[in-house]
Formats: sequence, C-alpha cells, structure tokens
Amino acid sequence: MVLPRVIRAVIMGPPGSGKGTVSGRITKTFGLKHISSGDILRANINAQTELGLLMKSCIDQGQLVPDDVMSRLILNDLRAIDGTSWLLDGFPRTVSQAEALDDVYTLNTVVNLNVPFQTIKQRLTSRWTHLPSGRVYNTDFNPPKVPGFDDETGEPLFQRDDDRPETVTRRLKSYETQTEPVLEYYRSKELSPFSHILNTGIFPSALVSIIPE
Ligand code: G5P
Ligand code: MG
Repeated sequence: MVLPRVIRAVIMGPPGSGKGTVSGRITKTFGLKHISSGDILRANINAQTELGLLMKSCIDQGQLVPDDVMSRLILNDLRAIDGTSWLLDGFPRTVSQAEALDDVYTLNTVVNLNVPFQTIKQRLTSRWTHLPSGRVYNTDFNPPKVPGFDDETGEPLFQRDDDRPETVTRRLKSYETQTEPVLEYYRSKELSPFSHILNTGIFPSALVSIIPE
C-alpha cells in the first residue's frame, strides 16, 4: 500500500482506554507528531496560564472544555506544524469539534480503541503520569523502572486529579453522550483506512477498529 505524503490521523476511545499509550507506539513506529489535547491542557494548568487556570475546575470535575476554546487551541497548534504528519489524541471529542477539524483538514484514518468501562476503572486507579511529557505508567501493566519516577528524566510521577473514581464515572458518562456520536459521524464519512497499522502487533490488549467498519 502506498502511504500518502502527509498522514492525518485521529485516535479515539473512552477515557483510560489507552489512547496515550498506543499513540506513543504509533507515533514512534510511523514517525508522526503526537498531539494530545489533554496533555496540552495539563501543560497549561501546570504553567498556570490564563487558559489553564480557567479550565482547571472543568477538567477536575470531569467535564469537557468548551468546543470553541478547544478547537481554536488545537487548530492553532496544527497550523504551526503544517505539512507534518500527525496523530490527534483526545480531539475531536464532540461532533462540533469534528466538524471544525473537517473544515480545515481531510483525515486519512480514525483508530478506535474499544475497552470495557470496568477495565478502564481498574486501569485508571493504578495509572501514574509524568506530567511534563504526558508519559503514562501503570503499576500493573507497565510499571516505571523506579517506582514513582519517570524512566527517561528521573522526575517524579503523579496521579491525575481527574482519576478519582467519581470523576472517572463522570468522564465515562460524558464520553457516552458527547463523544460516541463522533464515531457515528466518522462511520458515515468516506475515510481510507490503512490496514497495515492493524498488522504491526503494536496494540496491547485493546480491541482496535479502524472505522468505518
Ligand atoms: P485526556 O487527557 O484526553 P482522556 O480521559 O480522554 O483524557 P486518558 O485518561 O488520558 O483519556 P488514555 O490516554 O486513553 O486515557 O489512556 P492511557 O493513559 O494511555 O492508559 C490508561 C492506563 O491504562 C495507563 O495506566 C496505561 O499504562 C494503562 N494501559 C494502557 N494500555 C493498556 C493495556 O493494553 N492493558 C493494560 N492492562 N493497561 C493498559 O482529557 C482529560 C480532560 O481534558 C479535557 C476534558 O476535561 C477531559 O476530561 N479535554 C477536552 N475537553 C473538551 N474537548 C476536548 N477535545 C478535550 N480534550 C481534553
Ligand atoms: Mg491520555
């Protein structure tokens, strides 16, 4: 199969399904730039930017950031790397965001990770994150070499504020009501999936579909 010159891909799936983990493997294997909306928001919170301060309570409560804020943020970042192949993780999360993205870019591929909610709840309680890079670990699945510290920088790992059980429940609810319709939106569109992505064996335990099915 001949790859297009520039790859524009999206990875979807419920909170905690493994988007960040799988994105890390895809971007390394295929040389794409990884753009994670959650990592961008957390970097803003960490740096105490105006946007970060405004959005922190929204994120901590497991609610989505307003569409116009999110679309502007991501589309600005994409404009800055025009001509580069990328994989979007966490965006779009509503049909309105998907439409805003479609107005500017034509996607090649959408990958969907399908993981049961009960498995997700277990994974998130044992997740540890290196906030500056977004690298994630799990005390059961992929523990850091030294407990509590990032493998590459040796800096401390943290548990995300929005991984509290009651917040995870709210995030899963918002996924069902606001994000699942985005899968239907993409299923109804003509995408050209790259089946070889599925054959590389880089996906761990998630059921993966490249939509449309
Ligand atoms: P985020 O940051 O986009 P979520 O909720 O979509 O957050 P999250 O929590 O980052 O997604 P993930 O990336 O899907 O999860 O999963 P992960 O971190 O890779 O893996 C989860 C755990 O499972 C890890 O410990 C990992 O090691 C383990 N794991 C992974 N794969 C496997 C496996 O195969 N097996 C096992 N056993 N374990 C595994 O968004 C955060 C907030 O920001 C706002 C919202 O408020 C959102 O709640 N936001 C937006 N708001 C509006 N619009 C947008 N577009 C927004 N984007 C972000
Ligand atoms: Mg993530």
